[in-house]
Order: sequence, then C-alpha cells, then structure tokens
Amino acid sequence: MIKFTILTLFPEMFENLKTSIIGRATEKNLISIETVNIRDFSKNKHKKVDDTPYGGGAGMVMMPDVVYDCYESVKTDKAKVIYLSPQGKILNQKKVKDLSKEEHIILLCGHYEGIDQRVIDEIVDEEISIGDYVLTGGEIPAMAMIDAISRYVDGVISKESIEEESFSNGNLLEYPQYTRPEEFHGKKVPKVLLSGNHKNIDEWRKNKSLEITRQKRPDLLN
Ligand code: 4GS
Repeated sequence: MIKFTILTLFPEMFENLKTSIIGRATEKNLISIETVNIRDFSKNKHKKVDDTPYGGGAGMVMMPDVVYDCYESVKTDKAKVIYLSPQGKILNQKKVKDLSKEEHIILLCGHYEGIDQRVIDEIVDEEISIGDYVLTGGEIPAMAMIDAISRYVDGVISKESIEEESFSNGNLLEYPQYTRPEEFHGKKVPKVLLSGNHKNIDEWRKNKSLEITRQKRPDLLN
C-alpha cells in the first residue's frame, strides 16, 4: 500500500483519479490518494494564500507559513516530499520504479509564480519535473507521477503489462498492436501475428521494437 498526499490549492482537479485504472486501484486499497487544500491553512480572514513578490515582478507567490502548516498537518516519519517544478530532474521510468517502493509520498503543487523559496528549502526532499515546458500549476505533473508510479504497485495492472511496455524492456519502444478486423481500409494485419507461432511472433515484435526505437527515438538506444 502506497499513500499519496497531494498539497494543492485545487483539490477538485484530482477527481479524475477516481476513474479508470487508478480509481480501481484506490477502491481495491492497493494505493491511497488524499488531497489537502492548502487554502484551509490560511490564517487570513479572506483565506489569502499568496502575495506579491518581494523585489517586484509579475504574479503572486504562495506564502511559506500557509504551505508549512499544510505540510505539518500530514507529514509522517517515512514521508518523501516531492515538489513538482521545471527546476527538478526530469522524470524517467527508473525514477518511477524507485518511487514505487516508497510508503508515503507527499506531492507539493505550486500555482501562480510559485512558492516562497524558504519553505521549499525547509520541507522538500526532491524536486521533479515532467518535462521542459511551463504549466500553470504542479497539479498535472502530480497526477502524471501518481499514474506512472501506481502501475508498479502489485495488483494495479498485470505483470505482463508492466514488462511489455516501453522503457521497462531495456528502453525499447513498444511494437505495433493490431486487433480485429483482419483487413482495415485495405491494410492487412501482419501475417506472422495470425500464425500462432509464438517464437516467430516474439522475434517479429522484438525486431519491430528495435526498428521503431531506431527510427523515432534513437537517443534511447545508448
Ligand atoms: C512543471 C513541470 C511546471 C511552473 C507550476 C510555473 C506553476 C509550473 N512542474 N514539471 N509555475 N514542467 N510547473 O511547469 O513539473
């Protein structure tokens, strides 16, 4: 059982995790997902959570005391605190697999221009980015992490699915998949897949994986 605690100003954004594979995993108690609204920790009568940046500039900055109190309300001895930010190391499949061994992951989501640096320095164990582009908040990266990590939790998806997919398989992309009908818009399913010869099918798939990786993502091959 891995527990995810999300610190966010927009807990409604995480409703989608109640659907599909992640929703089922939660229902089966294989993972647990808890959201905490940072705004609930505002001491201000207007529930203010952000203020203008010292030194000037655009946008608002989330205040450190509010974020800290929110963190304090959920922290555990074993918790690993991750801040989603373009300054972090870019997430990859190895990191996903390593994180799936944690017991409790706290995901801190910034919004607006970000969070006061002092509270980041005080509570964050690791900064992670989901790619070199700018989003409006850390919520979508937090969802991407929960989704990718949960796949590795026992019982969430089949062992075969974990092993077959891209990257698990020594950094190769997936071979193409086909289903019925046998012919679609004049295009036939490759014959070998209908042959029932599993040795030939495995070999064809391995070759396709290599070919596609070489073609589309040669950077993955070293
Ligand atoms: C990312 C990213 C991100 C940066 C949050 C600007 C709001 C935003 N977080 N991977 N402030 N890429 N965060 O763009 O993790």
